[in-house]
Amino acid sequence: MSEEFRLTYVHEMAEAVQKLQATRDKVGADSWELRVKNQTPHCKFGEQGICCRICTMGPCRITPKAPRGICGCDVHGIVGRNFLRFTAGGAATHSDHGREICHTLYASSKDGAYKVKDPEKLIRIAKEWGIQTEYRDIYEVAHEVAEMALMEYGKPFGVSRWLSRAPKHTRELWHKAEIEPRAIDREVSCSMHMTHMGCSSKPEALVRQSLRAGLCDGWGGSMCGTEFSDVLFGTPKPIETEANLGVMNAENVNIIVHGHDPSLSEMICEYAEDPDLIAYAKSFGAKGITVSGVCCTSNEVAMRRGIPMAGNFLQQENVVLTGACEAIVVDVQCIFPALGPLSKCFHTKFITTSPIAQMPDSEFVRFDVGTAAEKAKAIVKEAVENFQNRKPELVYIPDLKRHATVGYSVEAIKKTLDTVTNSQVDELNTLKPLVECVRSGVLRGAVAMVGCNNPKVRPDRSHIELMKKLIANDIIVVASGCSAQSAARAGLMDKRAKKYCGAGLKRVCELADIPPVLHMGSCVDISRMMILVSELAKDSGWNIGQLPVVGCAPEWMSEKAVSIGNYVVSTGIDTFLGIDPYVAGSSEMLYWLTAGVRDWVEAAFTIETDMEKLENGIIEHIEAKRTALGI
Ligand code: BF8
Ligand code: SF4
Repeated sequence: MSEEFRLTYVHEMAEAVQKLQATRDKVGADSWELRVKNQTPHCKFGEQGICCRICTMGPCRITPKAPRGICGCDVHGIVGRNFLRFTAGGAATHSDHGREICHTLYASSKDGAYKVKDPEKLIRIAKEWGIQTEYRDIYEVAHEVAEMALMEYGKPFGVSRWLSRAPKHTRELWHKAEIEPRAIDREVSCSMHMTHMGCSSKPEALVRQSLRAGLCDGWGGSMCGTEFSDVLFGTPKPIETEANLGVMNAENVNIIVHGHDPSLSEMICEYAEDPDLIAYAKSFGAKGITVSGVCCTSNEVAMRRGIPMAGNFLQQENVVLTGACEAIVVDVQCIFPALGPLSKCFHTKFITTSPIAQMPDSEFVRFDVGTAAEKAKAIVKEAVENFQNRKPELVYIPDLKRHATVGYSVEAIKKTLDTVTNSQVDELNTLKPLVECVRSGVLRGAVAMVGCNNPKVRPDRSHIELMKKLIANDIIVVASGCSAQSAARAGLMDKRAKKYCGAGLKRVCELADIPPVLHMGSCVDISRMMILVSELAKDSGWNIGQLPVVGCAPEWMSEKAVSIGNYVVSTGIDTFLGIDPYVAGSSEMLYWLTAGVRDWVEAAFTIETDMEKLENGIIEHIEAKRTALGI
């Protein structure tokens, strides 16, 4: 078997999509490939970040002839304010998602739709926060923890509770640089205040607040999202699944879950397994019900339930173009408004569920904690009944899928390491074996690959080619978000992909029985990576900034990704961006992001749109860190 295994090429994925585009043309639909053409070339002012419209004296655009806006703001202030607003948008989005999860935890109960699935983790967090756990009902503890977490969003004094998980050195850097995040909402609000007309226009101050706003996400809102999703739905452990459009099943009712909040998708998955509803599907001539996912919701349910991953961000229209999608059910974030008109060209039901993400041409089924079960059941039922409306002549599901082992939470990584270590019992549950691999050079280092797809680069290519190069150089990859889905679709999360590794990483994959690219979850789960590096630092005695570890978002597109970049850099991890965050127009902003911040947090951004240079830059960077450590 293993000698037959090979990765799926990006061109094979592209060819499969071409057939879907023929269907698109046949039904007279639209898709992102066509819209990109209409939007090209993009506005040069926008691309460089040198347009300001934060007051109605403008909009002001900076040109050689007009070097200042009407208020006198120069290009650096304009680019800086835009960058901070972009960051704040991302921090708000992740954090508000986290807040929803806290509310779900607050509403959890023994007999309700939402229960505590990982009481051990809940108790661990409760103890961390000084909450009494003995002789108490688990739900009483859950509600107190949830309330305390919700207070993190607006508390008047102090800094984020989660910061205590970071190494002492990192916390000292944050304190000294005055970037410790306070209440989560305060950092978002403060960013909006700083960027109002007539407030900050000094790049240094705007970048400092960008780091702080990022930190309120990664070490605040996103961490709430991850930790309490684990408490409610289970902490991920390695589980088998499949990825790419071929996971959809032409004989079954296909329900696609798309978005980010697992509260919805967990319930949908629950009811898709309901024997009554499966029997109901059979009564319409289907063989069963297949739920598969798109975007981060997909990562959430793949990691916890093994639900297959149909695709990532730029595949979302393709799932409808298969003609075999009975319902695409979405919650929040990264959902194309295009799905409304597109679904009208097919029998597909486009169901929005959150007041946060409402779109034209969708059916709105308001989803809330109290009615979650009945709404989810109704949605599954509606999808089943829609099977009969399928147009068989439009059905084409590309025969493309790969096997993947997913679900590497920090807890699962430690457990995996325990199985390969011969250490004493008191040495279990640590990352020390990993540190030893890095110290000895069996592993050269690690790269956290994150982020989206972006039509500015060929979809998935940068993710997949970069990962291939890294693993061939004995650099292990941890991935999240749409980057993780690229890896899974290519086959890089199949344990047999170890044959593409250098000798060192191959040996590690064999010993630990892991794939060379580890799936760590959705984008809010990049908070897991922050815990991972913190523990690596503690277990190695090195500072995070010294570790041969790099962050990389080669195809990113969203505000959330910039927020992530800010907190990853702030945590001490050099971060490589393959897409420019609209800062090219300001030499001062470029200086602060790519060099200046290093004095504060021992890491900085690299912006490199040339993929080959990006690849080489990452490897050189890892080797330079090793040399500096003398390993
Ligand atoms: O939060 S990687 S396209 S799905 S923003 Fe969106 Fe980007 Fe995908 Fe997840 Ni993250
Ligand atoms: Fe123009 Fe200044 Fe108003 Fe921005 S804040 S739109 S630069 S006048």
